[in-house]
Amino acid sequence: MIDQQLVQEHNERLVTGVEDDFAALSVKLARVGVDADAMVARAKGFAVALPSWGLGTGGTRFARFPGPGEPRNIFEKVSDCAVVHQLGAATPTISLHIPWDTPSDPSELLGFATERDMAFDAMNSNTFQDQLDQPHSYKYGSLSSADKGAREQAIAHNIEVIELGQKLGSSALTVWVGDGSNFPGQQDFTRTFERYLESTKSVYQALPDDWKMLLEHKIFEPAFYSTVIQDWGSSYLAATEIGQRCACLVDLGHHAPNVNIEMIVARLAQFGKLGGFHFNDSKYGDDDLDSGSINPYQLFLVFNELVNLEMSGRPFSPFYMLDQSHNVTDPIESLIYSAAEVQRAFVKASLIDREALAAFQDDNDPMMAQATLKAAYNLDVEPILQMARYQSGGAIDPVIAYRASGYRAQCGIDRPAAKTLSSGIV
Ligand code: PSV
Ligand code: MN
Ligand code: MN
Repeated sequence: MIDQQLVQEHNERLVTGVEDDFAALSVKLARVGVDADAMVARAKGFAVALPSWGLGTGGTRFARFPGPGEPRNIFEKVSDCAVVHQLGAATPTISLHIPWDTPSDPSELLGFATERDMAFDAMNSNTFQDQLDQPHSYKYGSLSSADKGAREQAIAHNIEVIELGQKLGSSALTVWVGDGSNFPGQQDFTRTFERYLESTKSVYQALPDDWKMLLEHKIFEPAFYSTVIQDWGSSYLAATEIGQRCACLVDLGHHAPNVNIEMIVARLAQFGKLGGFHFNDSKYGDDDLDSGSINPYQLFLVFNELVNLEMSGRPFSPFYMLDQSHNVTDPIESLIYSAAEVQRAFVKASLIDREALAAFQDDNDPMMAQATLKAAYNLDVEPILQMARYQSGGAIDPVIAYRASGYRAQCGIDRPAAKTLSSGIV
C-alpha cells in the first residue's frame, strides 16, 4: 500500500482550500435547507465494489496494450484494489471472477484481503469461455445448451463458485451467460429459455439462505442474433420464475443506445427485482468505458431512482459494482476516478428537492420538474466528496496523490512482465 504519511502530506497541502470551498458550499446549501455535513456523511457511507478483472489493462479483439507493473495474480490485484480504496475511500470490496481469479487457498486470500481492509462482494461465474481440461464446450451455450453435459458442467461450476464465495465471505452470485444464437433459426427461443430456467433453478437450490442470485442481461455479444437473457424483461421473467432471492442486475452498457435505463431501474425496483448494478459508461454498446465519462446525466438519473427508492422506505440493498475495461488508462486511476463519479451521482441525487419535484409532477409542470432535477445536477459537489475522502483517511485528490506516490513505477520493478506481444482480449 502507499505510505499513509504521503497521503497525509498531500492532504495537508490541500485541506485549507477544501475547507474554504466546503464552507461556501455549506452556506449555499443551508439556504435551501440542506445540511452539507449530512451530505458528507452520506458520501462516506457510499461504496461500490471493484471488479477483479478491471485491474489489468483491458483490450479489444484487435489488440491489448499492457501497461507497466500489471498485477499477475489475484494477490497483486487485491493489493491494487487496496490502493484504490486507500486513496479514494469508496471501494472497500472486490467482486471476483471465477475461474480467472480462483485462489489456490481461499483462506490465505481472505486473510490477505482482510489485512488490507478489503472484503469480497458478489462472485461472478464464467461459463462463456471454455477452460483447459473441461469435458464439454460452451461453444453453443452453457446453462441453456442443448447438450445436457454442457448444462450440467455449467451448473456445477456455478455451485463451486457459490462454495468458494462462502469461504470468502461473499453473499451473492452474479450469473451472466453469453448463450444465444448467431443465425435466425439456429435455436428455438422457447426451448432454449426453458433449459436456461431449469439449469438456473438447480443453481438456485444450492444458494445459501442469506445469499442473492443476480441475473445480468445483455442485448448482444458474443451472440449477435439472439441472446437468452437479452433484456430486463427476460431477466425479470427468469428472476421471478427462479425464486424470491433471485433478482436482476443492470449493467449500464448492456442496452441499445438511448434506451431509458433509469426507467428500467424504476420498474425493477417497483416490483422488488432490482438486485444490483455493473456501473460503466458507453457510447455505442458494451464499451465498458469509465463510469460517468460519456453520459454523467444518465448516471445521475439512475441514482435519482435509487435515492427515491431508498426514501420510499421499501427494502433496498442493491449490489453496486464497477464493470469497466481500461484500455488506454492506468486501471488504478480509472477505478479511483470512476468510483468517485458514481459517488458524485449519488450525492447529487441526494440533493434533489423531492417534495418540490413531486408537487411539480402533480401540477403537470414539466419545466419546473426538470429544472428541479437540474438544480441538483448542476451543483458542484466536489467539496463534499473531497471532505468525505479527507475524513475517511483517503486523499483529497486521489489521482494526484497516486501519481506522486510512484506506486505504478514500483510495480513495474516488482512485477516484471513476461516479454510477449499480446493480442486481443482474454
Ligand atoms: C459481460 O459483457 C460482462 O458485463 C459480464 O458482467 C461479465 O462478467 C464481464 O462483462 C466480463 O468481462
Ligand atoms: Mn457486466
Ligand atoms: Mn459487459
